[in-house]
Amino acid sequence: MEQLTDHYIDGAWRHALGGGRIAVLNPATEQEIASVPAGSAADVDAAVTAARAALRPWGASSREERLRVLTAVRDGLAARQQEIAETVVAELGAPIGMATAVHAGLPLAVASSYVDLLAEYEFSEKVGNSVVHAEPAGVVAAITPWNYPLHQIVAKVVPALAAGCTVVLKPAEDTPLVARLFARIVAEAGAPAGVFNLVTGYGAEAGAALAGHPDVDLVSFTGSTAVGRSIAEAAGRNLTRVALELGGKSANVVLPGADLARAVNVNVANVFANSGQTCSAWTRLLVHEDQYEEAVALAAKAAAKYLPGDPALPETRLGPVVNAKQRERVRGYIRAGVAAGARLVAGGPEAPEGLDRGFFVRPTVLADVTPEMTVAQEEIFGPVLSVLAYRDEEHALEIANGTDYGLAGGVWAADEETAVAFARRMDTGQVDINGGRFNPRAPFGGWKNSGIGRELGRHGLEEFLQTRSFQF
Ligand code: TXE
Repeated sequence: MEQLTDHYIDGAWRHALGGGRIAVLNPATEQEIASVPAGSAADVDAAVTAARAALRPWGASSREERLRVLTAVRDGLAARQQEIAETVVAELGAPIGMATAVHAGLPLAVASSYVDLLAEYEFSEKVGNSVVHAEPAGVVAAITPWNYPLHQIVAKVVPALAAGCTVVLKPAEDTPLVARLFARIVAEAGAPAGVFNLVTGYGAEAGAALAGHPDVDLVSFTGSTAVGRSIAEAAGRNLTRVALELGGKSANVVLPGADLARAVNVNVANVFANSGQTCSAWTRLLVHEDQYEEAVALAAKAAAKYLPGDPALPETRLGPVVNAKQRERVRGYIRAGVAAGARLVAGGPEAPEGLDRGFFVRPTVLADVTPEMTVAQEEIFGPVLSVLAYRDEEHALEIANGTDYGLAGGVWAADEETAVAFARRMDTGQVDINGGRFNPRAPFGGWKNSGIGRELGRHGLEEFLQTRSFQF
């Protein structure tokens, strides 16, 4: 087992200044696979100081210089796809197929999209007698979660560097190993010292020190709504900008006339992917009351195909959840749903058969869920699908919009026009029409309590810019 003792600060791996340690567990076996330092406020301060010192030269660097570094980052991600996938299997428990396609593949697609965008983006614009310049926002604190550990790092760090910002990354305590791998890729890409820094640590210590650091210009955070609020408060005291990607409770609405079987099967795949640990997952399936029992039966049948198992095996489709706390939390929600009157048609709160080790949860489908139930309001973040019935379109819309969240959603209809008309009335940042297809250049982010700001594409780059105008 590797005992790692350093953070990546100012272009070198430096011995941690704090004394605490974080044990990294394999969620499928509960075994410790490595340990990393739990960064202290002193480590964070050293990293912010390095990022501040590097800001002016990197912010003034040419497009060609930034392109050289980011192209090398992209190529490093491409060269290490297998290592990335294996690391995510080990520390997150994602099945190897999913880890390869998504946890390794998606960051590569996002990095590639930013290389392309940086090559063409206009940082200056003439407006009447003025020239408006887009300048770097400054020193960026990136605080990331464990559920898509490398994607969330790349979706912040790569556009921030493209914008000319410098970065201090504090990754989630559950998944620091893929973050360290990313730091090696950035170092090998020849980023100047201090442009990118990594401090591993706990949220309450390293995360809070970083979010409240007076020399940080922008905090870009992805995680829970509760922590997002506390980060916004801490940043507010310093008038630091924030970008927040928070939770979701997305509705997938199947309108009459849509292909019901396809909509249900895609929904089940969507909600069980990554063991349900996806902020945009369609955790609420909304079906017309006339088709309700048919949809419930289809969902239960599809769920039965997601047998939890060893994520290292290629045939496994459902791995464990990330840690013991999340396992108990998810099982608690399933119990609460049943106690409130939901009907269990697949799965349940017990350990899956034959899997008493590892943080496994049975893939669960709850029927007869009503909109006010906790399971229909709160983010569960596990393999749990709630199926709700609606009477007519207005009722469906009321249920879909009836949570504090507004991240994503889906609409299925016989034709695109009908689906788009409904989607335009949903209060969310993105909607998939008849299944949709992920686009790394389309903005991703939430309305309402799901967040502030956007990631990916041009909108994601512009989060890390601030304007200045010269008048002539
Ligand atoms: O998240 P946290 P947790 C939701 C999901 C999940 C729940 C709890 O519902 O069940 O949150 O997960 C850092 N100051 N999402 O506890 O705590 C922390 O170290 C600064 C949705 O793991 O929000 C980590 O790096 N930083 C979500 C990051 O915040 C702090 C993804 C996220 O951890 C901090 C993850 C503090 N005071 C969870 N406290 C999504 N939007 O995709 C913690 N952190």
